[in-house]
Amino acid sequence: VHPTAARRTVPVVVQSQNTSYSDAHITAKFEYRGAHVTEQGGFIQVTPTVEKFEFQTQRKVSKTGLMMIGLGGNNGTTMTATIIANRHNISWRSKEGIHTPNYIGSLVRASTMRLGTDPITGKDFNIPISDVLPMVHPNDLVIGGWDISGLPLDKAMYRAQVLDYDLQRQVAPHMSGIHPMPSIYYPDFIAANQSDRADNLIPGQDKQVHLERIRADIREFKAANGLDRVIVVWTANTERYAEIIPGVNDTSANLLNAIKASHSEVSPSTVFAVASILEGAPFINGAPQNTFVPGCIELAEKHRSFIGGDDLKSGQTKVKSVLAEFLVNAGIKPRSIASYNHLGNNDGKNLSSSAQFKSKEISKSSVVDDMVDANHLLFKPADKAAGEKKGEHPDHLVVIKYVPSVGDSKRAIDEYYSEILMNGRSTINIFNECEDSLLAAPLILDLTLLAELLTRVTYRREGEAEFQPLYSVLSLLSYMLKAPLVKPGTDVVNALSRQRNALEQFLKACLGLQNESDLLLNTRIW
Ligand code: NAI
Ligand code: DG6
Repeated sequence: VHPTAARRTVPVVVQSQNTSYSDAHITAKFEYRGAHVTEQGGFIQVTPTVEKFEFQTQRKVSKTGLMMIGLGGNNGTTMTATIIANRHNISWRSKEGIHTPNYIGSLVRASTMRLGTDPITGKDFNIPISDVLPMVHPNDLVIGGWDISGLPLDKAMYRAQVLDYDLQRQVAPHMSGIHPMPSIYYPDFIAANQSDRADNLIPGQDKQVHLERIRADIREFKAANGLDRVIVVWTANTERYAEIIPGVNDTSANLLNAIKASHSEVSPSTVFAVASILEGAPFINGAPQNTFVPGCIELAEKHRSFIGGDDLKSGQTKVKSVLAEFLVNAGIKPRSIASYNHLGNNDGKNLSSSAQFKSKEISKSSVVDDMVDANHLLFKPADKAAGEKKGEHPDHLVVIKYVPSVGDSKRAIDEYYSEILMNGRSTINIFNECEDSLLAAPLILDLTLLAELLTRVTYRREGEAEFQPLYSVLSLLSYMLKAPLVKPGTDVVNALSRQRNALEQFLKACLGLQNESDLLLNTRIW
């Protein structure tokens, strides 16, 4: 068994007054330290702050179902086949030899984090992220979902042309019995070129009926498989943006009424999100459209249900969030970032339509904003008094073209053109080629495993009697998402290292461990 798929049995036990264990829970005291900073009277005044919390994590993992919308697509079939291959330990042969199934590319299953230092060797002690707290093993996920295309999953996997043939051949018998449930199709929201695969539809155009049907599907899937928890992930086609209309989708009540009235601006993805919220199933949007209209976020808050999004961050954008951070933090000024893609899978075909491309352009473009805004030495901030809404920014171009021949193997070309010392110039060019869905499937897995974990974590502030769930918008999932949805009114963090740090620090906080960060004081002192 590949190490990323192994079931390990060495639990982490924290020996500290801050951390206690019962059969049911890990309970940890945590001091959240920060600083308030103001500029006044010619000084920048900094006041350290500390807030005391307790986190409680349920130790028993939930029996979890993953329901994907777009189950028959490239991501849906690749995710399903990967889990089946790992579950049955199916190895396969390619021209290079024999391969074993694995979860490479999953932050949870295939990466480690530093817990502390071994006192004898003085070396860092790193453990798999999946071992820090009890987490669901991906092989145990029960898979189901919906697709407007009714092909059974073996045939849908062949259509996707992602995995090696010898692997497809062996997992096919396990896939043929999985049939996507009929789904909601409002042709206006995805490209017209998708209409020929829409043969598996919930009848009619009554959006209330559709909502009830999806809710029933979630309930029935949960009951039929004896599940404690279902995570719903939109990995269906990118939709166009829905128009935000006061009285229609601006509040939760208006949105529910708009669904009742079958208003034309309620998209299929929003109907799925609302159904999941009402069923208490965490809903993750893996595509870029604005599924989470204001009324949808408010509904999640009201029901204390969990949501996360938007758009899986697989390759080009991940690299961009690293490179832009590197350049700006190195004091180098990016003047333009030009990104080109071409790909030949069905996602590329859908994105060849301008309204759907627009959604992707928006999610791919926002990724450097926070780094640029953080450095007023390089980029002139907006002059609010002069009515400027946005400060100085690098030019940022995003181009996506559909080239059927290259299939799922996406080509991404990026140019970073920057200003260096004394009017010098630096140009960095990156060319990346890889199977898109083999980067995306592990992200779906991470989102599912982490969302499940976050449903088991509760917190209370010092002095509060009751533990309560985390806030509805799971911004801790940002690492996997291109345009992270955050609590309204709070800042988006795009820098990849900060997103990972946040996750690591949160996992540690649940164990009562303060973040040691990279201070490594013992290496700096006598
Ligand atoms: P795909 O086109 O192969 O699969 C999408 C599936 O969704 C299709 O089978 C289609 O029939 C189905 N579908 C469309 N509308 C539906 C609806 N209303 N209900 C149920 N099913 C519906 O696309 P792929 O490559 O699997 O990507 C899925 C989504 O993930 C796309 O929106 C894409 O932009 C996004 N994404 C993909 C990444 C990747 O690397 N593959 C990375 C980032 C985001
Ligand atoms: C072409 O851009 C297709 C898209 O779906 C992307 O492949 C996908 O959004 C991943 O983008 P990125 O920038 O994270 O590699």
